Amino acid sequence: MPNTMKNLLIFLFLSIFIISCKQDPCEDKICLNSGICIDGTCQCEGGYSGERCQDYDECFQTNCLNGGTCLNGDCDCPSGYIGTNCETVDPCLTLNCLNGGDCVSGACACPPGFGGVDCSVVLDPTKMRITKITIDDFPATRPDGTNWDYVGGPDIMASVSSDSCSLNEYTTGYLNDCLKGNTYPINMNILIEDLDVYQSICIWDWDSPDPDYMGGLTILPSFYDNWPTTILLQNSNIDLYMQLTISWEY
Ligand SMILES: [Ca+2]
Ligand SMILES: [Ca+2]
Repeated sequence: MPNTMKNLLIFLFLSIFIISCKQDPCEDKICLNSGICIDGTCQCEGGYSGERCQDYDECFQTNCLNGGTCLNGDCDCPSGYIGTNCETVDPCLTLNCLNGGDCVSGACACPPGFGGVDCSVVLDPTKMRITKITIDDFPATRPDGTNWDYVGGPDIMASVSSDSCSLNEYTTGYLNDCLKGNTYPINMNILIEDLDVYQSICIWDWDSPDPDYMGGLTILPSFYDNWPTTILLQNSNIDLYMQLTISWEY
């Protein structure tokens, strides 16, 4: 065989060998999320991108209207538009919330004590919270003229109870050796949930085991329909003067 022919045959043989060994470019390619490999490149399904279709655009199917922009799949709407796709004209453009109300997503959020579509309705409270009782004066002695304690002044505590004076429902701590002429504020926190139940506000000289009853006054919360923030209680027959600090709840 001539040399030229021989070389040609070797060339053909090698060419067939190389072609038959040529690697599939998609053989080692993994495309995620239903992507398909074509010529070594992942062709990704809708919304996916990246070399292996590993990235997803959360805004792919979000269509923000009226100039809204998509951020992490949610529409950020321009002023005046609300809704998932900014498709709704915000009623807050025309809704005027009164008495300090704020328009949020088309509705007025009213401050306590106000209601109605535009917060124009004045509500009646349904509960009364007593946050402080201030003792301005108290009986100097027991009704029989004897001192509250053998030594020092009375150790005053307060109670709030429905119906008559009682230590069974709500009591405060006591203040040591109170002196007439001084003012004694005592913090408390009691929520009266039914304004039509009489409440007795009473003071006691703390003694163990049985405190001495010093005096008390009864109120009907619903009587105070102008919703005051302080209520004066006084019984001048026994020199009992007290103030309640009140908040009303709705
Ligand atoms: Ca006593
Ligand atoms: Ca005492």
